Amino acid sequence: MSTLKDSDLHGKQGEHDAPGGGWQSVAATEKHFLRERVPWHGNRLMLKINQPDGGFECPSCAWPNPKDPGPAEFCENGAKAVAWEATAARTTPEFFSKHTVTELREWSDHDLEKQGRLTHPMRYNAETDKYDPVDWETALRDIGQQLNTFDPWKVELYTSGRTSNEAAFLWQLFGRMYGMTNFPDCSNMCHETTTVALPQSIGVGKATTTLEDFEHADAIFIFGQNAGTNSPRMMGHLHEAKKRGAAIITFNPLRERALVKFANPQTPRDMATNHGETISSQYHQVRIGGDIAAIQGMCKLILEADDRARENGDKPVIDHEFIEMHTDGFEAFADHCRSLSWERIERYSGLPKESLQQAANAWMASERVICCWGMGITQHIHGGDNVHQILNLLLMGGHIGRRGAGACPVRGHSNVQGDRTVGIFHRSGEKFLSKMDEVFGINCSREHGHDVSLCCEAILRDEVDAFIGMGGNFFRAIADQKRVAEHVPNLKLTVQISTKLNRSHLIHGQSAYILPALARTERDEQAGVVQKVSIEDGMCNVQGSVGQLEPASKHLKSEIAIVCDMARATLAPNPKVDWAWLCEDYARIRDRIEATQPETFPDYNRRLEEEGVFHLYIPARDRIWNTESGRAHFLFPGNVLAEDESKPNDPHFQLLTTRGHDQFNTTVYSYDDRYRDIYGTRSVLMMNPKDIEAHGFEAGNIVELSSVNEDGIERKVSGFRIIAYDMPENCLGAYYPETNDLIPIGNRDQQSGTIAGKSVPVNIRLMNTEEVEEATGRLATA
Ligand SMILES: Nc1nc2c(c(=O)[nH]1)N[C@H]1C(S)=C(S)[C@@H](COP(=O)(O)OP(=O)(O)OC[C@H]3O[C@@H](n4cnc5c(=O)[nH]c(N)nc54)[C@H](O)[C@@H]3O)O[C@H]1N2
Ligand SMILES: Nc1nc2c(c(=O)[nH]1)N[C@H]1C(S)=C(S)[C@@H](COP(=O)(O)OP(=O)(O)OC[C@H]3O[C@@H](n4cnc5c(=O)[nH]c(N)nc54)[C@H](O)[C@@H]3O)O[C@H]1N2
Ligand SMILES: [Mo]
Repeated sequence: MSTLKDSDLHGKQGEHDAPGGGWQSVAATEKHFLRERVPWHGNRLMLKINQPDGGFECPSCAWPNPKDPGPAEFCENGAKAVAWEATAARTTPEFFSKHTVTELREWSDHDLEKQGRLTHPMRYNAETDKYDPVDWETALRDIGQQLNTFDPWKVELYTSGRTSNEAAFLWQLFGRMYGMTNFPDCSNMCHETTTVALPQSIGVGKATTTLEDFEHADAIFIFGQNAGTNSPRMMGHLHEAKKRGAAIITFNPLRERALVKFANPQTPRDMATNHGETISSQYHQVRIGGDIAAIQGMCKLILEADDRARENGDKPVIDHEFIEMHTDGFEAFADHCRSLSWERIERYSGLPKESLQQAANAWMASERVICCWGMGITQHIHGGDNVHQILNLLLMGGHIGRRGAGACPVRGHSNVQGDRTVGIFHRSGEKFLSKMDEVFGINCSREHGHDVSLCCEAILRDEVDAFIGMGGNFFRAIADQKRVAEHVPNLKLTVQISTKLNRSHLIHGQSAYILPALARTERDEQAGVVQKVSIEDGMCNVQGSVGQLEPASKHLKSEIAIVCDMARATLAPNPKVDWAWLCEDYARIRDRIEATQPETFPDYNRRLEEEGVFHLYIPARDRIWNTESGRAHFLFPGNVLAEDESKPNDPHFQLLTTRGHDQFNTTVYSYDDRYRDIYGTRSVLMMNPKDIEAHGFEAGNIVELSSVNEDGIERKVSGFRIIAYDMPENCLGAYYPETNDLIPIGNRDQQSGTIAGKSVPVNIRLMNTEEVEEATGRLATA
């Protein structure tokens, strides 16, 4: 079925190729609405997206809304996410009666979710191996009773980042009252690296930029982030910045189409010509894991230029005054960069000195620099060190706390940042916990609980009794997916609070429930009044979201109602926490959030009502550094080049796992990746043509990948077709989540525990005809 042209070199987007965005983007949007049979009001629905006055927030990515949103403030992939959620298809009890769980396990991720919205609470029946409908009361009573028999520390409460602030706050309140702090969160697979490393540098773990800064930046550096697919509304801002003459410098092993050239669907001129604007003024195809060497190489050039300027009595190149007043560790960092040899820098970064000189020149020519980063930076064994080097680059020029400059981690799920702000954290600090105790008259445990990796390891040790997922698709999104899945049947209870059928429903404990939740696009009425929830975008703006659509089924409950009912079924009554009363009016929950964090959320409800959206205070924007020393720090790992996970001389390859243009994480909308010219399949292995030849392969070969690790456990995935791809040597690319079996759970950022999905050491083996036939048969169904 694949339409791949094997001889072609994929991903080689150049100046003359079709841009990202453009008419193809409009066509794709329409196609997805049609396919999901979203009723005619679908288009009207899209006028309500990302509007502060009573609209709903897009359930896709966390990119912020502009101050004055246009009438159609959405992108192609936001529209796909809405169409997917608002679909006319339904996964009913009748569907479940026709298929055993064993049978469904053979289905692909795409086919599972394609069945449409879940309509009823369901309970697993071991005798028939099917899910049966169950009423809410029975389900919640049983869950509550079971929870009361478990050791709370053997229970895991997961959160995925679509959950609203209100639901997430109650979720962690429930967990803390139940008596534990096991709060694995999707951010532990995502920007946890940033959340841990950024405060070490500047005292805060969030973006120091606002959208307005993008209007004033002279240079925007983009490290390891595929904006055209994963935060397409960012493209409009890059497009504007480029037009006004800002330099855009991208570091990415893959030439991602929209970052090369983009036609803005919101700009008539681009649409008339469909030519688009060149986006990246420089595109550096860094080796996987080579960013540390690349940045330190740039810093070396900048420092040397500064030395020369000083000798000649010219204007300094770096911001000495800022460094002196606000930072420490500069001299040690500078010495380190000076001591690096070009041979090493080039070998580890995979980039020639001239390229890094160009990037350094752009930095030196800019008064205001923004650095953005995504999963290509965070999902590495040295992810924290990556983040620190980006910050060093900013600090050297005083680019924090200056208009048009700053640090911009581009976050993933639409409310992943807010969930963490309101208290989803397995290691919360004393300040927050003592407030929780005071406001709710409880006694929160100070023990540290589990994040995602620790939760997986506990499951592998058979030390978990129950897993409850507030959204997401945990058992598919994690590393070491297959190994963990093998232990899940040992759990006594699994509960998934979901909108659509996914693999995590099929990897279940002895007793298992699927609880169907209202989605963000849907009207949420409590006590006869339509409720608003709130979310925080990736640049710290908190705003309301009011669902517009008729719920997919009358049996759905809001996430908030589900938490409240579960808490009531589980916990002994507490006069200070009236769950039913909180559920009646979500403003009451916001009042409690404010009470526990008065400095972060002053006047929460009033501001949400009157201002529609408000920005959370980020001290680093005022050059206030909440670090121990009160200063910003230049941090670097002493011998990282020697120890870098991406050793250029290793016999094996480094694999990056990434997203295609038609997916949202584990949700696969289709098998096409238009921006990479890959159609009809996701079982591909992107590989440099020289490597293909040197290893005796040919494009089109079907191969097996096995990971290289120290624990001696065999991890393999098979049936991947090699495609020649424009990417650095020794590097490979493949899609997530299809490759998640390959990643050992120990393969994670050393500081934050974030899954290192971008540095997976692997070997490749050619499959023989029989194996290929078997694998193709399997892939045809899976
Ligand atoms: N449509 C859509 N939108 C999404 C999502 C989605 O799946 N679909 N997911 C959401 C979520 S949860 C998240 S976290 C974000 C993810 O958004 P991104 O951060 O863009 O995530 P990825 O696609 O995993 O990969 C990022 C990029 O890193 C590059 N890369 C890989 N390794 C390296 C490296 O060593 N160095 C450098 N410099 N680059 C590298 C890859 O080539 C790729 O272009 O998007 C969010 N938005
Ligand atoms: N190898 C590799 N692994 C990775 C990554 C990678 O780049 N490479 N990326 C990681 C990242 S960045 C992330 S964030 C995680 C993602 O991990 P998750 O957040 O756990 O996964 P999603 O695929 O976003 O979850 C999709 C499911 O969420 C449910 N859902 C959707 N909307 C709602 C809602 O409004 N309410 C409720 N209750 N449920 C809803 C649906 O049932 C759907 O099937 O994966 C991580 N895993
Ligand atoms: Mo993410």
